[in-house]
Amino acid sequence: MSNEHSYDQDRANELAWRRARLPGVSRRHFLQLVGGSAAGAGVARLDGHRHRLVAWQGEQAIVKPAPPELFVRNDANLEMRWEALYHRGYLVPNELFFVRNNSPVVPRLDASTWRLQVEGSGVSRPRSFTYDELLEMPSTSVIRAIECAGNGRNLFEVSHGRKIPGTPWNLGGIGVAEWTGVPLREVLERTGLKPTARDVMPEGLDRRQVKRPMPVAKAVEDDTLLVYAMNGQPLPPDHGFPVRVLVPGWVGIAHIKWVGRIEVSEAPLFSEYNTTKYVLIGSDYQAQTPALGTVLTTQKVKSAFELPWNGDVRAGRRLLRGRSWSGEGGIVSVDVSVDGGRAWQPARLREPNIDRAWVRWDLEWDARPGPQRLQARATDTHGNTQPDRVPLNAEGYAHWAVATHLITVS
Ligand SMILES: Nc1nc2c(c(=O)[nH]1)N[C@H]1C(S)=C(S)[C@@H](COP(=O)(O)O)O[C@H]1N2
Ligand SMILES: [Mo]
Repeated sequence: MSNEHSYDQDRANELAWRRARLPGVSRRHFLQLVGGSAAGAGVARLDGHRHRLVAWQGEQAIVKPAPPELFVRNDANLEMRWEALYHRGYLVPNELFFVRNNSPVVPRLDASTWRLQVEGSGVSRPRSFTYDELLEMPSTSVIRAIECAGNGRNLFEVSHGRKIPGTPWNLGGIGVAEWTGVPLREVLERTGLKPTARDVMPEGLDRRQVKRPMPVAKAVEDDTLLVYAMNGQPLPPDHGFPVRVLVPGWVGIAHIKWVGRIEVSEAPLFSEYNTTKYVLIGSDYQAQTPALGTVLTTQKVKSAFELPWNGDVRAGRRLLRGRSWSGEGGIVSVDVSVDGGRAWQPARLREPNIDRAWVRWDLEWDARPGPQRLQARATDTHGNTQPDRVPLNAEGYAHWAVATHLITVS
């Protein structure tokens, strides 16, 4: 077991202990009881108090089934296979939605004991909220994308000949769902949000306690939500049960899962996730001290084909399908080349075309035998068009240049 793992385990136990507050159980006894979980023994059971625990149930890195026809698995991450969307509709069903976890284990939280603590210098009435309190507040449903900042990382290998360490996404680190929850603004208002408040930083209850700040202006937008349902189902454990944050248009890391605390501050806030990670580091990017690079916020415009990556299709006429999206708004046009960029033709955009979600498009394709190079170039409602090339950055984020999708037609 690596030092990092035991360090994480200690922190997990500490957290579980703090949340458990069990009458008549010493901390040492508690650690003995949960100790089994480090070896994968499963749920910590403490008489009638089991429900009070953060249970590292069976040490699962991913809870939902991950059949190989739907996902490419990399450690605790699941990449959606784009070809699995071809025979589906606008939304990505929960069982096909990609998963990206920075912590090695999905925390299993109990909604009846879960609390959301809202505190910090930016609020005058710090307090906590229960799950039921959130459910009773005014709610809204929105259709939006969540996309990992590193989606497309592998494309730097083609464009720059550089294999960049990190989750090796092709383009399947994105999904669109209908999210239901309470506007974060409602919760901040009930906590006495001060006019001087500046940053809002949600924090997860996973082992790494992932947290990342946003300005108050983003936190109070109509569609920035504390989400408890995904596509009409209670939020699944992999996606942040009982509650996650939705920060439309922003890099995936902003959408904190398993949220347990929100710090609201009059001073700017920082975490490793907006200083050393999830920033663009490279000679073409400005450092925003104390961040090591340009801090990532809004996602760029991108496109993908609903075809297997480096896969095969049968020769003949078929409907070529794909989707394009932008963190800034909607999509106004998509041009496609089926000959490696020589000739381009407009794709037909299909309804709906929802801002900060995606649009589906298609065109007729007479697939001729041999290796084929497919490309799509989208333009969003803010006039951003996918470029031919983007400068390299150290962590391989934001590859939004036109991608070449290789496909063998036989
Ligand atoms: N608490 C917590 N929230 C998190 C993460 C995490 O590791 N811990 N991963 C983030 C990243 S990097 C992404 S891309 C999205 C992925 O959301 P999903 O797994 O529901 O698709 O969740 C974000 N929220
Ligand atoms: Mo991510």
